[in-house]
Amino acid sequence: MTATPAPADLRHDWTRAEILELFALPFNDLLFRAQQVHRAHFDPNQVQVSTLLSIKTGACPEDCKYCPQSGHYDTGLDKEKLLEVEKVIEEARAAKANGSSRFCMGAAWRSPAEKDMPYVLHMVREVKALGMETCMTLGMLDEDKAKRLADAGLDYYNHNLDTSPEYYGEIITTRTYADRLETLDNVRRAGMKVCSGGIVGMGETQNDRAGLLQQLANLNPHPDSVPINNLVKVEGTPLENEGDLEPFEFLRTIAVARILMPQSYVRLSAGRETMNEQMQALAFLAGANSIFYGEKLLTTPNPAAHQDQQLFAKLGINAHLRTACEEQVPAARQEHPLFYNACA
Ligand code: SAM
Ligand code: DTB
Ligand code: SF4
Repeated sequence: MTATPAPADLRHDWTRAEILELFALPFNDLLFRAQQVHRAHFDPNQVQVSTLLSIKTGACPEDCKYCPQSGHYDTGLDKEKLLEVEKVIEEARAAKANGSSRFCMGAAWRSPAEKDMPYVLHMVREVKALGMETCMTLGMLDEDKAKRLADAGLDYYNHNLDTSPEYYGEIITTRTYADRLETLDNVRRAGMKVCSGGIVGMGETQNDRAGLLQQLANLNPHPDSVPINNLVKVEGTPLENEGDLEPFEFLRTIAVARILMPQSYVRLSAGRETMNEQMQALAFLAGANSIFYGEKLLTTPNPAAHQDQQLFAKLGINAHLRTACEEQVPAARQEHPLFYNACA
């Protein structure tokens, strides 16, 4: 039997110069190209919807300069212990009832401690039993912990590279880029799907944004999911007064990610709170096809559910659900409340 050949546009050998050439294209040419790639691999009117929950908040030993949860900075955040499993299941049920297909649990840890593993594995099994896809982001994972999470049924593991290798030292000193790549390797080898992306708007150059995307795109296989976060500036963090990234440059980053990683879900992640509808619509046109849904990310605000419902309705996104609810309102209301309001 011969192996199915990889599509011609799936590459893992992108050079920095090639990526910078994409960034330098006229905006309309770049968006057109990204949309062509997007349409070759995805339904352009479908956006995947995930909900986040912080299962352990604050007092993190790492020094990530953007993060409100780092114990190195005073951001006025209430620290919390690991949530009870019951509470997590309750939140996952609510997320499912709201139309989310994936539940992502995040912990402010350098890596999960052995004593916490039984609780975390229990959470994975219970959320999975609700019929949702599961995702966790708990910091660094060794081979053994990755395997135990995979065995419990964890579908996705989120671990971001955050920025380019060259700029990385300006942002984090308590773990290395190589540590991050090792965790991604352990996740992949344990058989879980990889969710890895980064943050823009941290004072990095365009060359750094290209460097981040080059690292992600040259992973083989590509990450299944690529979150692009726009920095949420939190008071008390070293980056609280960082200047805004030019909005078209943010859109270019999404478009280049789409072109480099044609089959990956590109997630329009943190930072939507400060984006208007038109900006988000352009991000979808540039190839973003996933969002975090629900009024809180981990500790910072996200658009309210009804705002996203309205935006999706205006753009005709996920309209098959809308059609379903127009035809069969009571059943659709049960199954997809996220879109029910849009057609009610
Ligand atoms: N502690 C784990 C870790 O860092 O691997 C998991 C949780 S951590 C909060 C997950 C990701 O959230 C980070 O890698 C970073 O990319 C993103 N993030 C954190 N604070 C952010 C902020 N202020 N703005 C945008 N993204 C942020
Ligand atoms: C990711 O790339 N973005 C999400 C998720 N993965 C875990 C987290 C965004 C956090 C934004 C800051 C906060 O809410 O604390
Ligand atoms: Fe800790 Fe993760 Fe925040 Fe870094 S990003 S300080 S590791 S919670």
